Amino acid sequence: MALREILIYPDPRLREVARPVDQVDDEIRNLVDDMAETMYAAPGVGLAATQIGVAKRVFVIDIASEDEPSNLLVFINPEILETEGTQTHREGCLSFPGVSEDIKRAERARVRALDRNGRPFELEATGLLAVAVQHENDHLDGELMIDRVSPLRRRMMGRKVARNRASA
Ligand code: GNR
Ligand code: NI
Repeated sequence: MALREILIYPDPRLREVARPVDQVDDEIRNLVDDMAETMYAAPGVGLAATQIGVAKRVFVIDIASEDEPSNLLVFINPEILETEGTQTHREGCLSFPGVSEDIKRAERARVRALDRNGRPFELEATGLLAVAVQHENDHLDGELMIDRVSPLRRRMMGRKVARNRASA
């Protein structure tokens, strides 16, 4: 396992549209392991392969709180089948260090994906899990939180990331 470097906005690789995985083999499982390690180290509640410069349709999520056992969810070639309702959640993104914004998304999302053994599964996500699934799925399409805020907030986000980076 290895820690991977997380790309920071405005790295152009964050805008790449990821390609589907054609076979869930040891190479993909190694990628998933590295992503999980990188997510837990950050720490974050999710990480998309796009964020470590790998343009494959893979993301990991763990929304368990500190006092709960970890619960790693692996999504390979995810598809959001349907969504329902709306919710607004204060989101952060590891590619936008030090920034958080209220983002409106669906309250529920039904998602289908392959797990780390290449087996298909379906999940009905609500609340924070639904937010995380939508946030990570956006990364696979090169879409970012900053695309979902007003022009004013967008300018502030860009400047804040630049400032935080300059002092990092
Ligand atoms: O760590 C993260 N926290 C978070 C909080 C609210 C909504 C979404 C997220 S995802 C983010 C990690 C990340 O950047 N994933 O792409
Ligand atoms: Ni993110």
